[in-house]
Amino acid sequence: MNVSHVEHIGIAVKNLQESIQLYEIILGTSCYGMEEISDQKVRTVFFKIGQTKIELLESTDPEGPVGKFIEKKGEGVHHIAFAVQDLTETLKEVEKKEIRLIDRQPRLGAEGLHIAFLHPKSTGGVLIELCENPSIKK
Ligand code: CMX
Repeated sequence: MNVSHVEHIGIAVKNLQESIQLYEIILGTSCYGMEEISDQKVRTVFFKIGQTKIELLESTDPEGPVGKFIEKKGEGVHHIAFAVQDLTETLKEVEKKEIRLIDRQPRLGAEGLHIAFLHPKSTGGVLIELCENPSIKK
């Protein structure tokens, strides 16, 4: 699949402001880039830790994916995002290996990345996001 690094780890939180304060203490750095992604029904912020980021996700709708996750499992790690160079090609490869895709085509995610999710039922219970940074040349 040619993953270059862990792009970010997504953490589902009930209250973004409270969690920002907590993670600023834990990580010793400030968050940036608060964004609402309306089609995903979430509000997000990031913390940069070297090449990787921590993404806090607060649901804007109890029926959205993060709202349903928190209702079922409570707050905690929600997904792991892997950076790949060519997302369209990677999705074709993954599909051939009979791993279930949530997104068959890349779509726009936070920070302008092209993203797609793999279904946790076919990845050992872990929601995996694949991302491509369109500003990095292939
Ligand atoms: N990690 C692991 N398992 C998860 C999960 C997660 N993040 N989210 C849901 N599941 C599991 C549920 O526990 C449930 O398992 P059981 O059947 O064993 O109880 C199963 O998946 C189905 O869950 P559901 O609550 O009935 O929800 P849906 O089937 O409607 O949706 C999923 C599940 C994964 C397809 C949906 O959450 C999704 O499309 N997620 C990808 C998009 C997303 O999460 N976006 C938010 C953040 C985006 C961003 O970072 O920009």
